[in-house]
Amino acid sequence: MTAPSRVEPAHDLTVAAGAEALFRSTFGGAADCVWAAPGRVNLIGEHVDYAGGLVLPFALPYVTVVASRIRNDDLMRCVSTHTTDRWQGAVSEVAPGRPSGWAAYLAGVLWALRESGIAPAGTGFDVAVHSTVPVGSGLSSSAALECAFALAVADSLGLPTNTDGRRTLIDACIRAENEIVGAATGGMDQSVAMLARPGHALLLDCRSGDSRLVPLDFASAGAQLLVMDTNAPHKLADGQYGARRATIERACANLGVDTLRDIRDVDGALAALTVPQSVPRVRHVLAEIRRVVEVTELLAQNRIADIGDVLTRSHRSLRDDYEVSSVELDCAVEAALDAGAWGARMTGGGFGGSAIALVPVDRVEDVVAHVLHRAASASLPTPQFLSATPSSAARRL
Ligand code: GAF
Repeated sequence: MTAPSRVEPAHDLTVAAGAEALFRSTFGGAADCVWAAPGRVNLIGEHVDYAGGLVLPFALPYVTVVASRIRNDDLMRCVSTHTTDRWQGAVSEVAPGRPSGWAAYLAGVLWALRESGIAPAGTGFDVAVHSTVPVGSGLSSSAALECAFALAVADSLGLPTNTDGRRTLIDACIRAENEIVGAATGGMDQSVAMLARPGHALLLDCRSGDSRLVPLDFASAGAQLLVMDTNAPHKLADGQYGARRATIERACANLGVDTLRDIRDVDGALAALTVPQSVPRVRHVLAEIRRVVEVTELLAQNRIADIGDVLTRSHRSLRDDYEVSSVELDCAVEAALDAGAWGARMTGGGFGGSAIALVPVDRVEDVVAHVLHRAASASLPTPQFLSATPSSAARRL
C-alpha cells in the first residue's frame, strides 16, 4: 500500500492518548505530566540564527507528546511509539555522545537542567513519546521532543512554565542538542516551539534574544502555505551543518565582529574576507537577514502574495551561495513555481527535508500534482504534503 500524499494533523488528545497508552503498558500506572510541543516551519531567515540574525518561523499543527513521571533516583527510562529502540540509563552518566540516538534529546535536556542547577541530582524520569511531527523532515521534530520534555520536567519540579520560565528551558534544550547530541544548531527551533502563538509567526532576533509576534493569515490572502516533505531525510549532526556554522564563525573572526549581524558595510565585508570560499556563505547570511526585514514589512502591509518572490530568492541563495539544498528540494521548489506557486523555498537546515510553497488556493491541487509528477519522473522519493497553519506553542495536555 502506498502512503497517502497528504498528512493531516491529529487532535492533541489523540496524540496524547498514544503516549499515555505506551506509558501505561511500559511502566505501569499513569504519567504525571503530559506535554505537547509543535514542529515548525521557518517562513524566512535560514541559516542565520547562529549568525545573530533575524528569523521568522511559526509553529505547525503537528506535535510531539511526552508523557512522563518523576522518579526519586538517577534513572531515566525512555520509550517511543516510533521505534523499538528503548533507552535506559543513569542521568549522572550522560555525556557528549552518550546516549546516542533519539534518547539523547531527552537525556540531554535533563543533563542540561541539572548542569544549570535547575533540576536536582537524584531525580530521574520515565518517559513515553508519541509524535505526529515527521522525523528527519526538517520540521524540527528534535526541538519538539526536547521542549515537550523540558516543560514536563519543569512541571514535575514545580518550576514556572510561563514565558520567563520557558526562556530558561530554551537554553537547556539548546545545550542538550549542542553538547550531548552534538548538533551545532542555533536555537530558532526551540524558541518557536516554546513561544509561538496561533495565527502568528515569531520574529526572533537571535543577537539580542528578543522576539515579537507577527500576525500571519494566509487564508485571508486567498493562499495556503504548503509544506512539501521530500521524504529525503536530512541530518544535522553529520558534519555539513556544523561546517557551515564553523565557516560563519571563522568569517566573524576574520572580520573582527561578534556576529555577522554587526556588519554594516556589506561590500566592504565581502572584500575583506581572506578565505574566498567564505564569500558566498557570508553573502547568503547578510542577504537573508535583509530578506527577513523585507518579508516582515510586507506582512505589516498585508501584502502576502508579494512575499512569494522573496521566498524564492531565499531558496536560490541557499542553493547557490550556501549550498545546503538538495536535488529533491530543488525539484519540489521548481515544480511548485512552475505550477503557479507565488514563491517557494527549502525550510530548515536543508540537505533534504522539507520545502514550503506559497500557493493561491485555487492552484493547490495543481501544485501538489505537479510536485508529485516531477519527483516521480526524476525517480525521487514520493513527497508528502502537510498543512502549515500557524499554531500554538508547547502546552500541557
Ligand atoms: C536547523 C537548526 F536547528 C536551526 O537552528 C537553524 O539553524 C536551521 O536549521 C536553519 O535555519 O533547523
